[in-house]
Amino acid sequence: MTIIQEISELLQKGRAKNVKALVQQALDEEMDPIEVLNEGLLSGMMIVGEKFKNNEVFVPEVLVAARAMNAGITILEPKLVEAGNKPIGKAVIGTVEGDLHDIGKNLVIMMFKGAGFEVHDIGTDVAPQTFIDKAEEIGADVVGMSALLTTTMPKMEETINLMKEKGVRDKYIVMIGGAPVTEGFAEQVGADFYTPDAASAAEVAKKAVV
Ligand code: B1M
Repeated sequence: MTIIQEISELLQKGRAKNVKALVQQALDEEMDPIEVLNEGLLSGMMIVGEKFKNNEVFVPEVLVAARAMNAGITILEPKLVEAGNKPIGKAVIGTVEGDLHDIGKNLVIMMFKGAGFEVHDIGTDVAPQTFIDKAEEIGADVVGMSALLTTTMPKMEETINLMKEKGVRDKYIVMIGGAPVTEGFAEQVGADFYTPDAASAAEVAKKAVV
């Protein structure tokens, strides 16, 4: 078994300490951090997601796998984030109200930092008004929303509508993403950009602000 396969297997079993150690070993062996992320951590989490959908594993197993994923990401972060000194812009990023999924959001934040943004992580379960308050407070260029549940996607539209009501919509580049989100949905709710993954989110944001 390769080290990448081993990372994926251990993540599925929720072995955070072992995942951390193996990710470190992979980096020490000069493996590509993006490959470790995509083929090791993310592919392991995809398998957990499939099993969850098919009722082969349940919330506690998913939770420990998510912890192992976050442990691995912590080790990768310094390699993935190589920000410059002066930020190219400011971003407020959070997961929408009612939604506690934070792995995708954390990856987006990491990639934004790597692209040179000053990022304000406002966490999960974020109410529409809180996105606006934080963006106004720090003078954000970008407001990024993540949603993983079909039931919480409407919160993205609610947030954008509230921005319009308050007369601040055009001050921000609004970006949305998360597994159930699509390009069509982004158009429908009036977001500026949708991207399917964290790396392209950061690329698009960078192009939009510079
Ligand atoms: Co939940 N969960 N979960 N879960 N969970 C899903 C999303 C689900 C698809 C599983 C399934 O049925 N197959 C399903 C949703 C079904 C639906 O809505 N149609 C589901 C469900 C039902 C639930 C609960 C309701 C289960 C329950 O309690 N009965 C519950 C809801 C809790 C809540 O939020 N209120 C729940 C709970 C949980 C855990 C807490 C156990 C855990 C989350 C732990 C955590 O985040 N700290 C969890 C997990 C881990 C998952 C799966 C398995 C994995 C999600 C993940 O982290 N993926 C997930 C199955 C799946 O997605 N295949 C599932 C990896 C992550 C990197 O991907 O977030 O998509 P993702 O991010 C991607 C892109 O989408 C993009 O970048 C990333 C890649 O580069 N991206 C953006 C994300 N945000 C972006 C923003 C952008 C741009 C790109 O711009 C701003």
